[in-house]
Amino acid sequence: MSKHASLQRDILILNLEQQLENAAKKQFGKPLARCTDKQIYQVLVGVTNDLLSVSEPCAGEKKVYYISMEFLIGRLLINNLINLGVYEKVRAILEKHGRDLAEIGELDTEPSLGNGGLGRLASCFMDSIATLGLAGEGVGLAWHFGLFKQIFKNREQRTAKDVWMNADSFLRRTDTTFDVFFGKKKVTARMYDMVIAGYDSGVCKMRLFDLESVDESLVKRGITFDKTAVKKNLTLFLYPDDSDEAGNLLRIYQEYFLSSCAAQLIMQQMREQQYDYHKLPEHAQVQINDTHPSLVIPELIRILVEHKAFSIDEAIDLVSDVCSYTNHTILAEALETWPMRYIKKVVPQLVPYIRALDERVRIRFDNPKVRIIDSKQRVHMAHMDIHYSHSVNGVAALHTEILKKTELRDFYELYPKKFNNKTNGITFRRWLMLCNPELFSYLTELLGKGFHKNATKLKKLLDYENDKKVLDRLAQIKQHNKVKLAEYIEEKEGVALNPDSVFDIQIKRMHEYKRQQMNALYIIHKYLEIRRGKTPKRPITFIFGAKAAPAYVIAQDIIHLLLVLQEIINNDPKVNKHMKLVMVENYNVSYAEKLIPACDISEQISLASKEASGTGNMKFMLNGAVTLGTEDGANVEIHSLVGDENIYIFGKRADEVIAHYKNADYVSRDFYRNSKVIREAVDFITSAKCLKAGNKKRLTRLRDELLNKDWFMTLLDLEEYIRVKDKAFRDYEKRTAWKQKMLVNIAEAGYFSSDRTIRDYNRDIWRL
Ligand code: 26V
Repeated sequence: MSKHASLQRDILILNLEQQLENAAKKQFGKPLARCTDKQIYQVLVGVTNDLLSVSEPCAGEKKVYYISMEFLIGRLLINNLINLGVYEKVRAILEKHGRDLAEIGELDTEPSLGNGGLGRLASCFMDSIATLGLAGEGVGLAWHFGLFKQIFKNREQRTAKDVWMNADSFLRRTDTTFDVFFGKKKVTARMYDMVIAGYDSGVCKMRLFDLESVDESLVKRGITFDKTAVKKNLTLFLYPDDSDEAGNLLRIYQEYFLSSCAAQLIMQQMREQQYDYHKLPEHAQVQINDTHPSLVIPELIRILVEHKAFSIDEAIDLVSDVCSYTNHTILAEALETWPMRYIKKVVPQLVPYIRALDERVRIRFDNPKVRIIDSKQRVHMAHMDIHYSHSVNGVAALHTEILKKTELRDFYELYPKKFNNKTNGITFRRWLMLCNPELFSYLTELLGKGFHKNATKLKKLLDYENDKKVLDRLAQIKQHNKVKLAEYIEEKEGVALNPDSVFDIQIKRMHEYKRQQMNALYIIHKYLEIRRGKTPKRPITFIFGAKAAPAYVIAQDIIHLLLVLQEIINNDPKVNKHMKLVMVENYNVSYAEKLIPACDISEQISLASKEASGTGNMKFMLNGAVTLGTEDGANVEIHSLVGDENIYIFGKRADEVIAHYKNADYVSRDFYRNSKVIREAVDFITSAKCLKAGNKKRLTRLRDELLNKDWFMTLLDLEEYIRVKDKAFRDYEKRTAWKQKMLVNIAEAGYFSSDRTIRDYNRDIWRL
């Protein structure tokens, strides 16, 4: 930030109380003391916006554009106040008037701009780019209803539009508009800015583009709308149902809209700075967040050729030096391949460029598996990214190794130097300071402020591993967070929890590979044991939160099973003293902020090789939960940091799982036949008890799936999962040893700061 800007900001902060009073007077004609909570909220948004607008983003000769379909940004008010360094001051001012800032923060609506991990990561990166003072911008879309809102009815997931945009949102309209052409059809894109404050320093701008002609009234019931009315619907919903052609086409419209806006933004900034287009890579670096923005490659090439008189070969070379690609998943169904005829229909102007890129690949390499356009005329977006980027990265060490050895092996052989790993990270501002203020203050008291900006300094906590006072205080903070969460859940979900029970939590998107169904089978097993009189030493609370894609039937079935189990267990007087289950409704970032600090056991139980990294695992660890997990994604790195004593690892390893797929030799029914425990749990799904509370079709389909297919090998790991989880519950009773595990997890979490991740990206890829 420039000296002038930071001076202006300091002056504003110095007179903060006066600023707030003036704003209250101006907006509502009364002093702060007489404003309602809602009005105070509006005053705070206004003043925060003023503070943000005098802060300039870091200028630099070279800038990174982080292009992403999703930014799961979370509520912004409190985060911005913390990062701007005024949280305490505002809290104290409001306290004088008997108001609670935390309560006012609850009035903030959460921007609905993302699905899960990939979008949340992008947001952590915005925070770190701002904090580290790097020249960077996020580029995305301003989704009106974003991801759907989840509602439970009859123990099933229902979907509704998530109306989050309002006058108080941090979205700022700008005067910048771009024309986007779909063939000859023209639409107009308008740029909105969302400014993200870095901690104790700069800001980072997110450029979110919206369709000027968007029409919210197109949405009639729930989340249904005319998928073909592209001129009205393009920025309404994130990932609409893509189970039909109209849905797929809409996705390509959205992807090109994003890519075209990003390319035009880059070219506009190049022009404004009067930079030489021949030096594009020295001024612009583009990070392609999964394949969704991949069309930015042919689009930039097209602009250089058609509007800046470059030869196509020159343009290709330049753009390849600009772009880098991050892969976030190895699931085959998520690797985007689009039929050429779809692309022709949506953006015919890119077709010759995609063909040209493919031709060059065909000339250079014989291997048909590395082509961009395959024999069925399908365009492989990831292939285009890999050939025409200067860096390809995975998001955790194991994930990158699997990409190199298995999924992208043919490409790794062609370009070994392009491949690199960037283990994911999380921002400690939101995931410690904001969500767990008590732990944050205590750590600051104990370790000093060093770790605020250098997270690895958390390691100093290890000096206190045998200090009873410290261990007790950590446990006391955890207990306090559990009490708070129990109150919240009772109010919100109507389920009373016992804060003295062990809190075992699995929160993430609902997907078979993440194996919430395995956790459900454990819960059934425990339920049956308790019914037979084998009660646990201490009650257990199982908590889930997850949304399922509307078109993903089995995922809906798993949600249904969990809600049915919740009904049975919580109402069974013989059992509910010993265990409870709650599946929270509409799990989102704000809910995560309440759940994570209260967790004892963090469930990270994906089938090894399938979870690229996971980032929830890091958030839990930082907040003193102990991981129960497979050797998958970043769990592997967590394991090696904390050591065997401080994590519960089970299950087949990635190489064994990959071999099972290769040999097609996993037969779930064999596991069912050979184990009474498994049989009993699986059969319970369609027992009279479950059928009474649930939907026969869903429950039968789910049980059949486990018996006849079980693509993600639930039954393969189930027995070991039960054994290791039971051990974790037993160990929880060795209280001192458990508190030490908590301490070690917190101390070792520093590696997972997204500041480290962003420094790595910058050092190896962007070189700003
Ligand atoms: C792809 C698709 C394609 C089909 C339509 C729906 C859909 C929705 C999302 C995606 C991409 C999902 C990729 C993703 O979120 N990956 C997650 O990325 C996290 C950040 O790197 C990582 O921690 C998680 O392990 C990984 O699953």
